[in-house]
Amino acid sequence: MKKPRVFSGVQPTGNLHLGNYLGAIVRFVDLQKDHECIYCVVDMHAITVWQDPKELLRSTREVTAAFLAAGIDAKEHIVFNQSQVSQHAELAWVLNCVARIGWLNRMTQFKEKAGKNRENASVGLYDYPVLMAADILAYHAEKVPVGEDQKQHLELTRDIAQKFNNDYAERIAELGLAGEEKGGFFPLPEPLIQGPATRVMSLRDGTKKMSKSDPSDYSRINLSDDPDTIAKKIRKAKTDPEPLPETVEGLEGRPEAANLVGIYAALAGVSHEDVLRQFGGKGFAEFKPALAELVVEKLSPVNAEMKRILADPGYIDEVLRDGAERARAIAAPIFEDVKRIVGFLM
Ligand code: AQP
Repeated sequence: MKKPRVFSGVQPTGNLHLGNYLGAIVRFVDLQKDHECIYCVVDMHAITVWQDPKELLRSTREVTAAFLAAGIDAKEHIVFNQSQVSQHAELAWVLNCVARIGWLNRMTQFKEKAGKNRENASVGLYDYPVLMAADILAYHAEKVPVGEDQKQHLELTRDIAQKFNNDYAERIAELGLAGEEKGGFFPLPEPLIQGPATRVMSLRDGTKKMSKSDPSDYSRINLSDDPDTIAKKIRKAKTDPEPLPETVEGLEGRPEAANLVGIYAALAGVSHEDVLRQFGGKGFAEFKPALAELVVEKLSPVNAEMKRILADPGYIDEVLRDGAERARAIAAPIFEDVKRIVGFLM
């Protein structure tokens, strides 16, 4: 039986962190067993905010190295960078003409990223979610593993796919391009917001998500951090003066404590209850060193493997080129059908 197709991406915007790792990459690795996976380094998304060209090249290789170091099999599955497959941009244009301005106006990520200076944000940043819809729909992907922050964009992708299917329903039927069990041309992709930690929070503020663009490096644990830096960041992580509670309910209203317990649970592969069974009643002076030790234990092998892979940029580029070729082989015929549906002369 055909395995369900998975698509997801990570932006090469530097500072790959524990949130990206637990919220996305670890999940990508797990899904390989029983899915056909396409994992993309989304460099076209990255330039929606200014990127230094040399840094972008470096980060593209770094994200690829992180994928491989974490255990993604680029031979069995597909790993590539977005800009090498032109169908992403081409399909995004068609979908731009399907998506409504009112829908994009509701996207909270744009509001957060554009901030007060909205007039000065790039058009690309505003259009980011449509490009994301194109990424997914270009492969007829059925499942999309993402962190909690991407939920709204996934809902928009489904709305765009649904509207395309409705707007062109007659033409799709006429050309015999309706998927058998789906009834439309584009399947409606399912978000997979699961896994060990779908929302890892900043170490400086438990109400904000851990993010690459936070100006404070102390807010996140980078995959490239050495053990001393990791230990120092955890030692300095914001907490409250109370000891850890005995129960999960006791974490309510304590976002920083909840975040650290969540990170411990995710990395140890145990539940929050298990962590509190071990550390409930103990102070952060005892919990933080144990957490630091665990983070170092889990991230060190990934970090070392990333360094080894990054030492051979030629190999990384070859992985991406090969992946792009195989990605194109899937996306090109789908986009040819889109052109037929829309009525472009070919
Ligand atoms: N804090 C997080 N917790 C769990 N998952 C997260 N992801 C990001 N932050 C967290 C998930 O990582 C995947 C790749 O993210 P991305 O790099 O494409 O974009 P992002 O969400 O914009 O990442 P950042 O770190 O927040 O970057 P900036 O600071 O530029 O906005 C996605 O699946 C995402 O959900």
